[in-house]
Amino acid sequence: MNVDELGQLLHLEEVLPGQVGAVVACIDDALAAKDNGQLVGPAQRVLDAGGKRLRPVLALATTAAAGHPVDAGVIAAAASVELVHVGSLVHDDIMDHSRTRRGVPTVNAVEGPNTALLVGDYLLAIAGELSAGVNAAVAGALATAIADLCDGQAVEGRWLHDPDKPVEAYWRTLEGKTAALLRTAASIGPLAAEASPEVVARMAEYGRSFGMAFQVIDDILDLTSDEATMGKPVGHDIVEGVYTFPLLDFLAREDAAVVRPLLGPGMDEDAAAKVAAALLASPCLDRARDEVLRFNARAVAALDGLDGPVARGLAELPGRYLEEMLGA
Ligand code: GRG
Repeated sequence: MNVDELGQLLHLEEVLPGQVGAVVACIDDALAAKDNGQLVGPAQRVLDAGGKRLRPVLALATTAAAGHPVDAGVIAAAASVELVHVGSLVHDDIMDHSRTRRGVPTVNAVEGPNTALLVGDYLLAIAGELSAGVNAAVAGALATAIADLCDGQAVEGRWLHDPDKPVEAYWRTLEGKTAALLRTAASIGPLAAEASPEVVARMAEYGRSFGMAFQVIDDILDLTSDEATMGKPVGHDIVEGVYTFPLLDFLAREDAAVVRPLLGPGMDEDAAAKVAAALLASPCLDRARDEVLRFNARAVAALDGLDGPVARGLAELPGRYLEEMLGA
């Protein structure tokens, strides 16, 4: 699902014409106002590569769905969430030694990890400046999301390569590394528009639940998609020691002895493919899909009572995303 398809599903061009472009312009202006090309150049390269722009789109859509106007504050809030997202991707690429992101070379690959560290920090700082210019609630929500991102990433790192990782550690990782920013994306526009606490909470629940589903889908795809589709070999997470729901579920409920000896820091891609094959032959992927359905249902329920094309699009989004990524 690219940014245009997302926009169509949410009727953004009819209801909020030009507003996604306004968010991009707001980000570009905020970067252009800085005078350090050494940091702005690489940051702009990653930003220009685009991505789905899911988070700013959610910020605009939830504001409109709740019946609030999308003003300059909402645009700045949406921009700040995307800046945090991109900053976290730049830092993630350092940690994972990734060479490409969004189809372009990573900052750590081109300018080196030290510059990448500063570029990520710079993006977070610019996001902080933008959000502080909106209101204290927006700035506070963004800071909480950044802390949650770090929490999720730290928990993931704590359990690398550990087959005894409790499933609770997996869920906590997801709450932090993915759901927190989608929760914030979905509620930051309403916060900027000074919507009621009930509306903010409902949108936060929508974003959080969709975020959980979003990451479980990503984790399923790691086991089911080949290099041509995902840009990484089957079972890449397992080689990296990131044990996700399907594997943890298998270890707890199926014949764990089949896969346990294959796991460990030294395992190669062939061993990971064998683990993935064992998981595929088990009910674990269906159970993971059930978890996605459960989160999707929570996301949709949070929108109960809201009407209009944007709200209906938001309600369709979790199901459509699941269908597109994993098939009906
Ligand atoms: C510095 C804020 C900060 C955090 C440090 C590195 C880190 C801790 C957290 C990384 C969290 C991370 C990268 C989670 C993955 C989130 C995710 C699902 C990314 C992909 O999102 P898409 O598919 O990407 O929306 P595009 O490129 O389309 O925007």
